[in-house]
Amino acid sequence: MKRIVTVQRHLIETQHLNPDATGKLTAMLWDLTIAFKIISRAVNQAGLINMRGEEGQINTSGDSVKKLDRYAEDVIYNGMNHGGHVCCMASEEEPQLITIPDQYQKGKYVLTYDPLDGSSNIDANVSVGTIFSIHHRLSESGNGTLADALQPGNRLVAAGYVVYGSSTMMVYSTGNGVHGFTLDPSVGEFLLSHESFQIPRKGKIYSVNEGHSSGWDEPTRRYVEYLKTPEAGPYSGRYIGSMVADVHRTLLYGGIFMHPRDYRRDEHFGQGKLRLLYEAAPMAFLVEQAGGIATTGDERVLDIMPTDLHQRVPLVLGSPADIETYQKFMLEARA
Ligand code: P6P
Repeated sequence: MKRIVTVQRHLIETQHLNPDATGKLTAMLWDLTIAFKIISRAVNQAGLINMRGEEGQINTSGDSVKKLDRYAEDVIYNGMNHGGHVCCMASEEEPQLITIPDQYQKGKYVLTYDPLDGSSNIDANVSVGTIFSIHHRLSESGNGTLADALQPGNRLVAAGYVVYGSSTMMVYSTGNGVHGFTLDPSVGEFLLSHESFQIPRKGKIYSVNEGHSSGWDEPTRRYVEYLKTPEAGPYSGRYIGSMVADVHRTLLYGGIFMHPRDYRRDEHFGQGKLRLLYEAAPMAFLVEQAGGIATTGDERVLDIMPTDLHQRVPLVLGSPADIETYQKFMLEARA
């Protein structure tokens, strides 16, 4: 039997790896795991507690808000607004920066999150997920500012996701490798199941929505066609349409996940569909920590300086050998 390590124990054991560790990040991640357990219960019972379907609003990103989106948003906000961990928050579900109520202490971190990504799949019982990232505040004290939230991924202190699938799994990194914990609902604990996992150097799976191929640039189209040839493998296509599930599989099995520029769709997607702060940057942090590469096709995702809370970017991430092949196709087109 493997040693039994809860995520709390793991946080405490690895806290010393961060030179400026004061225990506050550990306490913050600890509170986040409570929110994840509550969301997991709701996702798993959605059909039974009338939590399926639309909430009747459209969010900043133009997505229809599901009841579970709103529920997950409320759980994370109310779980994290009073612990003294954060000076402000930003959510994919909220148009503006989220301030901390006056009566609560302001902390040294900024929490950015997508409370329930892939929620358009919920009613079909497809895996969905929560994505989060944590920065140090830049402002000295008091309420956090927009500048505190608009920080590049290369300054992330921690990031992670929870995939609510056949089991609920939390995957996170504080900059010392990527670690996965599987929720044992019978005891209500996230238990270490994937310690320090690395993405395979090369995979055999590509993951992209080929329905949008008419909007891709030529090198992307040629690259995806190449993957289907005997010379390349051929690769298998796997696309769930729920980023957390697609990225989780890519981290474990290797290969490439793509949501490239789509010039055909409206101006929103000319620069990509996925949100930099809530999806691309945290996932890029994790993929790099696991030995992979994450790019927009033009630049390293973690080096992008955000200019807007809901900024979108193209995203191509995965095994280093696969990304290097993709980048060759992109460079040849510019030669
Ligand atoms: P498309 C879900 O709406 C999401 O934000 C990600 O979870 C997912 O990877 C992507 O959009 C799917 O986009 O264009 O394939 O429907």
